[in-house]
Amino acid sequence: MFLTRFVILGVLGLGAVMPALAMMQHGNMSMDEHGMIMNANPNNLPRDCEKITEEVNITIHAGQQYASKFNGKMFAFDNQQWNVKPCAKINITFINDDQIRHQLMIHGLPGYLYPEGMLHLELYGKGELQASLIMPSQKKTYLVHCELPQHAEKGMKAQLKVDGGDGDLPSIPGISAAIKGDTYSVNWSNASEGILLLCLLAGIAAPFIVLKIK
Ligand SMILES: [Cu+2]
Repeated sequence: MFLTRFVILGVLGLGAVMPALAMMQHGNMSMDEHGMIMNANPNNLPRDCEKITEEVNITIHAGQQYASKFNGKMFAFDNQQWNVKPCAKINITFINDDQIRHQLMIHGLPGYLYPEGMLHLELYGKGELQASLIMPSQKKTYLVHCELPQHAEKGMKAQLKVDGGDGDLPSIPGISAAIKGDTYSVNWSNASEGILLLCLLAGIAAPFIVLKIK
């Protein structure tokens, strides 16, 4: 009797603990109160790589101060471009110098190693995170950005090239132009056109009027 109860309690207990255990490993993610890392990959070689060709340490700062050199930008990383060899292992140190949330996302990675093709680091305020990844061998340019609303549009965008990359991505501050530049359009109406015409005529007439008065 005692043994039966013991077994039942044991099974129930296991049932309760199992989901919690599964959640801790969920989505290749680790997180605490400062930030989170999703899909870090320090060990698994991409299928097209025989070995790691080089190990690179890259420190990436995120903050408003790095945007001051770019006109009209508000957020930026301290660098806008990195280049590594095919099959390089990159050890990233991500530092947020602001008091607000920033992310470092690298897109376009192989999905069988990086779910949704993405490495995602995030800091909820000032702080530091470390994560590694191994790049495939293909000559390619990867998008690096912060996905918070307006952060990429306001400058927090960069590119990671493997083997020199396959071109520049658009609107990387200091590197490439935007596909659609900022426009500050005027809504022309009959009234505004009339006022412009009046101003033009006044400008043309002004010298003659001044001469006549003299
Ligand atoms: Cu951001």
